[in-house]
Amino acid sequence: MKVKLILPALAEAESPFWRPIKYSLFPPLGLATLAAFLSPDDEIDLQDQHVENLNLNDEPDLVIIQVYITNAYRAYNIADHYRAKGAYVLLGGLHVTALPEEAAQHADSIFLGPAEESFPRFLANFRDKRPQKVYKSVTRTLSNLPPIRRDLIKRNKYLVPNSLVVTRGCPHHCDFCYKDAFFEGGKSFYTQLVDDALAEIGRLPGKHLYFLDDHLLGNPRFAQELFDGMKGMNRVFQSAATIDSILNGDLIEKAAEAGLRSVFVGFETFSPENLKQSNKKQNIARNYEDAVRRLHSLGIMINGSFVFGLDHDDKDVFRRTVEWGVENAITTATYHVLTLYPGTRLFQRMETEGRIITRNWDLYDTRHVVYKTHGLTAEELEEGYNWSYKEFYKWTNIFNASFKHDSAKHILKHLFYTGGWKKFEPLWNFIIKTEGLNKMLPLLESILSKVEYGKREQVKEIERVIV
Ligand code: B12
Ligand code: SF4
Repeated sequence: MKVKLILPALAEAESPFWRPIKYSLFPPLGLATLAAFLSPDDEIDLQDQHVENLNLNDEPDLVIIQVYITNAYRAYNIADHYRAKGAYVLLGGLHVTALPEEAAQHADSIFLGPAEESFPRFLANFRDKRPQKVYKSVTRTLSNLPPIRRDLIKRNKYLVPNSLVVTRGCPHHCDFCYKDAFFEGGKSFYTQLVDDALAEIGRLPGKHLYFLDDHLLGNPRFAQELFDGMKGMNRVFQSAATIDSILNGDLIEKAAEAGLRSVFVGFETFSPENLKQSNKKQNIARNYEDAVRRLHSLGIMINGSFVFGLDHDDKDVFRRTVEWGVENAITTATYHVLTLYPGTRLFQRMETEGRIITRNWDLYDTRHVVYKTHGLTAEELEEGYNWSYKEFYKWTNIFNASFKHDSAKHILKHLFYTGGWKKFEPLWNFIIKTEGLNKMLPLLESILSKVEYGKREQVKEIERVIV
């Protein structure tokens, strides 16, 4: 059987904000996970439209398309195209799970939720020529999965080919998050067996890993055993964790010992009212500065995530948030305009309150205001969001933030990481065009190498030379 797997490009591929490097980071892991269930005799073509031109002139028997909210229209067009040619088309992923009726108009079968159990079920039905229209995820387990088909990934097209997920979902229930909708009807947080996770890590070449898990420290026992097992594997890795998990116990030290060098943290907002309204309990009454200090003392860089436009925000929120990030030496900041993903409690609340102003999913990209705001106007919100990015990534602020660190190495890492990520777009574009991204991995690995502490004299020396 000829099988085509497609990750259609997100809408912003056509916008002035398009940053090819951002979309050349990670390969389509979900699709490579699904491909593992196909037969060795199947002829498989996996295409990621973020990094290559789609070949739509082929004649596959089965087409598998992953749908995110801002690639949904593109995904539907591709699906219609292949159905017109007589292929059997499957749609799945976050957006299909949130809006099954919309997706079903463009698919022969749709998949709701994670598909590790439902996709093999479909394959058996398909081979028996009695596929169903809708497949819901029933059993949630990551045991006994076949190894991800990483051979189908074009590694040289990605900066971070070694991405992996060893858990699914998250133990928390933030109102704006996709998680509860996607995992509805079953467990919404579960892990691999530690040995399976370590085996997956062992299969990955090189040194660098990027865990795409929502919350790698979410199950402390699993995380502890994973980090114990990773000691001595000589890896450096990046991941995501919540503030409470960084402050509690000594799991974060264990993570640092195992090679954690940079972490994505959802600070989201400084307003207790906003946290309460968003059900972001794990941030309430937590001292953000303590979490930052703890991470920095372990030499871990921070990618802080912040949301603008919650109901208790005012016009000053942008300045305060950027200043806090610089003052606390956050390495990179990801700002979002509050976005109401269909299926979330936030979406339901806004719908009940009559506050949704557009259902054009292309605009649900965390840059546009798609609801009636409180406290500040839509224009103020979009302007403030754009201002925040510009301001945080000004060279003066990058230098200011870098020089807050105590160790010379951390300062240099901060400078290279932040500068490299945001200030050399033409160079990245050139590297992508010349297919050299994968060769940049050793550089990333050395930026993520371990920090030594307490070298304040060296800091002064760097200040003298640079400033
Ligand atoms: C990697 C990633 C990206 C990559 C995506 C490209 C890529 N190559 O994968 C990049 C960097 C481009 C990206 C960008 C953004 N992302 Co992102 N990203 C992720 C992340 C961390 C991992 C995805 C992943 O690989 N998961 C692991 C695999 C195994 O799971 P999966 O992909 O879901 O696939 C499974 C199922 O969904 C299913 N499945 C999927 N497709 C199909 C199709 C068929 C036919 C079938 C049968 C099954 C099926 O099968 C798989 C196995 O179960 C997720 C968080 C997460 N943990 O999932 C956020 C996440 C998807 N991102 C998110 C966001 C908000 C963004 C941004 C908007 C952030 C920003 N402000 O820039 C942008 C733009 C996204 C947009 N405009 O829609 C949100 C999405 C919320 C939503 N409801 O859509 C998530 C969920 C993070 C979060 N916790 O909020 N992201
Ligand atoms: S902590 Fe993060 S992944 Fe978990 S529910 Fe909240 S936003 Fe979602």
